[in-house]
Amino acid sequence: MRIGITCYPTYGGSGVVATELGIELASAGHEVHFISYSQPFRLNGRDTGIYYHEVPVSNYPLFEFPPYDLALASRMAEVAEFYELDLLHVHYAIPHSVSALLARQMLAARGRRLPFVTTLHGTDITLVGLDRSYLPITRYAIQESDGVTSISQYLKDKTLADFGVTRDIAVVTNFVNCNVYDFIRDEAARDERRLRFAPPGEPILIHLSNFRPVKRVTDVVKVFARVNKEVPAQLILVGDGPDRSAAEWLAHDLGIHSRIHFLGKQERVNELLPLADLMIMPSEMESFGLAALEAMACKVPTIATRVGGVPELIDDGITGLLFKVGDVDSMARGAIELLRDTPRLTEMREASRRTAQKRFCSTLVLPKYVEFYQSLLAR
Ligand code: GMT
Repeated sequence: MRIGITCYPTYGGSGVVATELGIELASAGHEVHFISYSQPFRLNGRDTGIYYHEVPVSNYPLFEFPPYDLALASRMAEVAEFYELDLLHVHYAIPHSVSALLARQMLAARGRRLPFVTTLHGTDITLVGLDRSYLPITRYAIQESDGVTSISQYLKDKTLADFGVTRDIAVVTNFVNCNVYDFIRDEAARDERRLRFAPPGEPILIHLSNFRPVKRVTDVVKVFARVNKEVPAQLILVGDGPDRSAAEWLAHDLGIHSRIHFLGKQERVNELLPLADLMIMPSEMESFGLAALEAMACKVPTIATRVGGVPELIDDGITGLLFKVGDVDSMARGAIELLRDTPRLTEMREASRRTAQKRFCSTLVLPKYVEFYQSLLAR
């Protein structure tokens, strides 16, 4: 198939999923065309069968708000025509599904069919989509999509309930390439690489996000401070965003900044995750929690919050521990108990990798997307 993919190309889960999906589709022999305002950040021309089309947005002085969604619709229609796309797959409903709807109509007027799939990721439904100014048009574009998928059952239920959408929504979960996200088999090599962050024997905690308020990054620092009092440890923070400075201030105020490694945005998180003992994900909301899945594939269990779709990913007590939002004391206690109980932690590490492989590996999830596309095209 020839597939057009649109996503937010910056640091964020939906862009990561869209990019990884494109890479997997291309390696399975499909032709993939990314259409976006800049090149998705995990896409580095590393694969054949992948093309990138930039969406130029002209900034005429009259436009106080340059209309990206219209420029995107035009580019989608052009790329679909020039490269004979079979379908478009847009990630994150706003405004991508609306642009795809327009592109479909533009091509229909020229006698060409261009079905589109919308994948719902999270804040497009739970936050932005519920804003009154976006809700009606988002609901319309979801309703009018040729196919809709959601990355968790939670998000599907939420969309049906909150948006009054009446159509079918297929659940196709987030996935991970278990060969790229893997643990380090050679323990001595792992110990050696951990020395970059921690002296021998000291545990490493890790957090990975876009540092938006919904991620509660300062809770990560609070949990770490409590853990570090009982079990001297190190914390790796991967990512950047609005709450980074608040986290840095807190680290200084608590006198633990020398133990916290702020790495900023990193491209090869698959090389960092396997070095950690535990992932901390204390989010206010998470419709799936891709970062926790990436950690699980690297044999790293997660201390997380029981919100949204997280319980669909993490089995409490088996592949991680789940707590109430903001309950940093309990999260820290859970982490300390695990770090002091090597057999239990080892069991959880094994279970995490096993779960990632058995339920969320790209080899299992990719065929679901392909079947979904084929069923649309056969209609
Ligand atoms: O708001 C964000 O956290 C970013 C957002 C995105 O769309 O980039 O992430 C959402 O999509 C991810 C990939 O499907 C999910 O794993 C995240 O759980 C989800 N984030 C939230 O629901 C907050």
